[in-house]
Amino acid sequence: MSYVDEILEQVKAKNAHEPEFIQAVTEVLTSLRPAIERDEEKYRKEAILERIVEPERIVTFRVPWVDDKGQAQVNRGYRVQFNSAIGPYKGGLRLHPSVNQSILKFLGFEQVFKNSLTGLPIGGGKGGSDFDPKGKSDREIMAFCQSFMTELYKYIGKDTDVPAGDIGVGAREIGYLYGQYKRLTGLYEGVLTGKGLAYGGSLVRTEATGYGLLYITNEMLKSHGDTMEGKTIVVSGSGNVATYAIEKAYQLGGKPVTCCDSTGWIYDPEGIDVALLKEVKEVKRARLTEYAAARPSAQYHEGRGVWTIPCDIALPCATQNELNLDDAKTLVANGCKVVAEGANMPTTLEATEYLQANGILFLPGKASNAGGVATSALEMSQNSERLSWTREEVDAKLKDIMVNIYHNLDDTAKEYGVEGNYVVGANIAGFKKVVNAMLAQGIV
Ligand code: NDP
Ligand code: 2IT
Repeated sequence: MSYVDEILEQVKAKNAHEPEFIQAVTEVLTSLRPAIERDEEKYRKEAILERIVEPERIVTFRVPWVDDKGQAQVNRGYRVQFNSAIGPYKGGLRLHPSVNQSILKFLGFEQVFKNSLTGLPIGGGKGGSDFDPKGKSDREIMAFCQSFMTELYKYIGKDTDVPAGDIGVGAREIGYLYGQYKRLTGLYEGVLTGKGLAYGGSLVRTEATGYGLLYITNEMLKSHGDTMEGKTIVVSGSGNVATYAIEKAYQLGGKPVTCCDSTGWIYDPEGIDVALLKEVKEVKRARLTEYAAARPSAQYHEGRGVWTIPCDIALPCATQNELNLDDAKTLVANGCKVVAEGANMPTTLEATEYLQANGILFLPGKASNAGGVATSALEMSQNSERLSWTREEVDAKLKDIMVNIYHNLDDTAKEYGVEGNYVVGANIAGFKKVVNAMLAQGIV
């Protein structure tokens, strides 16, 4: 049996109850085959694959807090410290009732390769809790965040592990988490990214994932002799990534016509009104029915359905496995040409294969959503030198990073004889740097 197949079998047997983790490992290891085969004996002897699929450390802890009725509540907190070969663990915190070890291990695993692709010195990690922020008061959010940090602070630090936001964690939560870290440790340091501008945050971090997604998609179009001009764009999600993807899509000449949340979706043939979307989601923290009520051109539907709208470009920006094989077939049948992932692993394995087999230009999330964590690393640099860069400076660096990622993927795919396969390009390019660092550092 090949080394890759042997490790895939092991991962499936050892983590049988972790479907998302198995899915992420299957995608990565399968596409690493040509790189592994070039040096199989050495990798086997050094147990490179066994080590790369095993997190360096996972901590899980109890998070007790008191709700507004005086009732004590308990959630489960986690931090997965996956790989620190090329830098301190870096990756977001997710607060969502679906959070479990499988989801955080898949996210941490993806983060290792993504962070490597940014070219910046950051290892991979992820954390979070099964806490549901929906419908909670500000005081309840603060109580939860303070309790969560009271355990987490023991395991993180500006040079060891630097968390940030993800689903359910934005500026408000980062603020409460930072305040509690500072109170517990007495340290005013860049231990979290995505901070407010008044206390060490970086300009453009809020926008970075969505903007980066559009920068890399634009570069891919340019390399294929095309532009964003006049393209109809279908977006899922209505959170941080989706909102700023929509904003940048307009700036590049495209027309985003959909968005969604977990209860329903909007089709707005005149184009999504970004200012209204921000008002509904960032200020009021309301449902998309409020968007529809304020916008005569918008159609609101319950459930899921954005992928049924004919488009040139599809940008899944909500959550894992939100674009399945049926959706992929619908997109292709409707003439879609490009799928670029803003979320982490939003496309199922079967859907990805179908899209690629049908000539769709497909950008995997670990490359196309790397702008967020890249800008987090720029925030870490600014914190270290105790300076703040201008918006233009950060934005220019972000754009450069995304353009470089595209060409790294493209060149790597060509080098391995699979031109245009950006999944293989991303996985091999991300893997190479991490593995070189692991080999140099010995068996640790
Ligand atoms: P937000 O919490 O800001 O927004 C998430 C959006 O996705 C909301 O519209 C939410 O709807 C929807 N959503 C979440 N879970 C589900 C679900 N189970 N079913 C249907 N809809 C769902 O998160 P972000 O925008 O930050 O994150 C979106 C994706 O992007 C995630 O995959 C995340 O890992 C990834 N990502 C985020 C980065 C960042 O910098 N924030 C960086 C790179 C990737 P509702 O409000 O109804 O739950
Ligand atoms: O998935 C991701 O890359 C993020 N949620 C951002 C992580 C970060 O450290 O900025």
